[in-house]
Amino acid sequence: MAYRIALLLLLPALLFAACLPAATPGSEPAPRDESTTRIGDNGLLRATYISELDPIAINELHTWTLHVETLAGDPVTDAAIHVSGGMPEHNHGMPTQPQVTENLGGGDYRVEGVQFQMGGWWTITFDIDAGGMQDAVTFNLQLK
Ligand SMILES: [Cu+2]
Repeated sequence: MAYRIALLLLLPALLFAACLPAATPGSEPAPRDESTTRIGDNGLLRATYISELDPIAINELHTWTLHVETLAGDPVTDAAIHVSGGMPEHNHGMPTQPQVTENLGGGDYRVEGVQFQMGGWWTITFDIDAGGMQDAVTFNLQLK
């Protein structure tokens, strides 16, 4: 009898434990790299962003600072940067068109017009053209 009760108590716990690795609705089971520093697809440049809004809130227009450097750590001070972003799972872009509005020097660039209109997985890509070096750095964001 005690054994049966123990089993009845244990069974839901086992089932619950089995469910733990599963993703919550709307998120991906595989962990994504949400680092704020990432290396570009071509392996030439490294970029880091700092959001003035931290944590990032939904539907709030804000500004980022993007730092661009070579893999050796030298700042890239003369880059032309195009910004694009969206939600890969929803097939839509950003509600705004963020733009680099100022070269702050030292490899830092002001990115204005950043806004996300819902929670979930976002990507934002910086296409960077810097004196013969071209690279595209993509950041993943999981917004709540
Ligand atoms: Cu969406």
